[in-house]
Amino acid sequence: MVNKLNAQISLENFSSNLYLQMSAWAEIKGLDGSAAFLRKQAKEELDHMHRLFKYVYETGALPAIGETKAPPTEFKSISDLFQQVLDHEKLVTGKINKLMDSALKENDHSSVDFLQWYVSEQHEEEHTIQQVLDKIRIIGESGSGVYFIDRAIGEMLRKH
Ligand code: OFO
Repeated sequence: MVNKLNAQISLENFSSNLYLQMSAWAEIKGLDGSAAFLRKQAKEELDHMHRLFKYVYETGALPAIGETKAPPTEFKSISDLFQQVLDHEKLVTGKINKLMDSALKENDHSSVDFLQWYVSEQHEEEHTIQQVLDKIRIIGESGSGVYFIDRAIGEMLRKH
């Protein structure tokens, strides 16, 4: 179980780097709302990593961050970028579900309780990113569409 939790620590670390790197792409394109949104996501992912890190040492085991691959730096468009966010969140949800399966199988009630927070968090995050993608689809990326999409994403950030 410790090894699996440590792998999740590395994944959350990667998620944070990925969203921070994506925020730079948005920043360079002048998409301030999206950049701020992604920076906040990056901070949240770091918090997810720290939560796991603390949990592992509280159980008396040694947390290990492990290697993290470099995130991509280029994206085709704003829809490509947020689609990749959603795909990544789905991957994370799958990993959390697998961790939960292991905890249940091992009768590790403490980990089941701990992981429940991540299950809810993933549900929330997938929903939020789906809302972003819905806005992109409705507004459309042609002409000044990207400007209005970015404004809408900035607006979502203020409400969350
Ligand atoms: Fe959004 O992934 Fe962390 O848990």
